[in-house]
This record gives sequence, C-alpha cells and structure tokens, in this order.
Amino acid sequence: SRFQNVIVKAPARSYVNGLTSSDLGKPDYEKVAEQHRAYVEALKSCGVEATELPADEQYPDSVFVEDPAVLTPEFVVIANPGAESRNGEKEAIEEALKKFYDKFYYIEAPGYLDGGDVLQADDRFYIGLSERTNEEGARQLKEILEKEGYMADILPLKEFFHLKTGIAYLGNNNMVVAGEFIDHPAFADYNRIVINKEDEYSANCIRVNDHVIIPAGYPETKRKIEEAGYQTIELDMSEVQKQDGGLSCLSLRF
Ligand code: CIR
Repeated sequence: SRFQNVIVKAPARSYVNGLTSSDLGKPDYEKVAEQHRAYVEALKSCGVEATELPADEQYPDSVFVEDPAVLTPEFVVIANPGAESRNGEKEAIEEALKKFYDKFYYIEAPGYLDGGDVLQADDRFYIGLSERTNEEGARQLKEILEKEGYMADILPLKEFFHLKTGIAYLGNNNMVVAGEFIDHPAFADYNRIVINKEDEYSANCIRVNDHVIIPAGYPETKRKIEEAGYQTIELDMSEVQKQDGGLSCLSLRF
C-alpha cells in the first residue's frame, strides 16, 4: 500500500529542553531544524504530500508527531501519550487529521499509549507495553483494532524505549529487528533483517513507497536493506537521536 500523505511538525526552539534518557549531549536547534527540513524533503521525494504543522514552543517534544496518534487507512486512534509533558500534543494532531479522516477513536485514561509503541504489519498490529504505554491503553487499542477487522498482539518490552525503537516493517513480509526482537517468537515467521548491536539505532527506519529511509552512518544496515531489494535514502539524525527520537517518530504516514 502506498502512502499519499504525511503530517510533520517543525521542531520548536524548546526542543533542546525535551525529554531524553540518552547521554549524547544537548541537541543544537539550528542543526535539528536543518535535519528536519531534509527529512521533509526526503519524504516528498518519495511521492507524498506533506502537511507541515508550525512549531509549538509549549511542547518541546511535539516534533515527534507519531506518538499522539495511530493511523490506519480507514480511521484514526488518538492516543493518550504517557508522558505528562506531551499529553496535550494530541490536540493539534487531531485537528490536522480532521482534514483527512471522519472516523476517530480515542484511548482514554487510565489507559495510556504512545504511537511509537504501535507497529502495523499488513493486517496485524503489535502493541508494546513500555514506560509510556500501559496495559489498559494497549487493551483499548487492541479492542478498537479487532472491532475494525485487524489483528493485534500485545508485547511487553524489556529494554527498548518504544516498540518501534527496535523494529520496522518494510512490507513483503520483511521485518527489520534488533535486540530483544531478534529471537522474539512474535516475529519468527517474518523474513528477518537482523541489525547488529552496535547499529541498533538504525532499526528504526521507514519504508515510504519505493524507498526505505535509514539513518546515515550504518553501512551494514544499508547493505542488508538493499540486499532485501529496497532503495535506501540516508539522513543525518544526530540531533534527533539525542532526544531519543528516530525516523518513524517524526511523521504520521497515511
Ligand atoms: C520523548 O521522550 O517522548 C521524546 N523525547 C522522544 C519520542 C520518540 N518517539 C518515538 O519513539 N515514537
């Protein structure tokens, strides 16, 4: 299935004060703004229309638009982000999605869920339980998805921050896996593209139509993905990685 649209949001100056667990140092605002522009250009070169939302200083992490919503071709689930400082980000995202969708569901407290914990692989969804997504949030999402005819599996995470920190689905049964997902029984039936420990950051990559966008600086990952039959685009993600973000986090694709 091809994507026609993406929603992205420019980084705010407050980005440098956002949440992070990494020890990679403080990001540089000008540099992240430049990396974000290159990201949007790369998406457009894959044939999508980009809805570019303005930066919102009130929410330092709001550039990570993947977390407040889960999309399918048919409907939207507005998530309930588990970090308090991020929860209000969902309002601007819902507003932007109203232009494209009529059917909305909502994850409600005491359920919490971040879109980064949700991976779609054809008609099946995987929902990770993390610091941001609790059992009740995952249960609500599973119920919505199953009612709509999808399958959904809930998996507790051991080490990764978000589910999609360590996994990506490329289509054609090809699953990029790192760390705790390499030997996970849930993914045993996919063609697994296994990412080395030192290249773990590059497991968060995105297939957008005829390309797979990957972070720059991971030649082994690039080789493996090209061997699986995809053309790659490499992007410098240094300032995004400093705030625990990856390629998938920066857009909603539909
Ligand atoms: C956060 O801690 O929420 C942000 N600094 C990073 C969110 C990354 N999003 C994602 O993995 N989907």
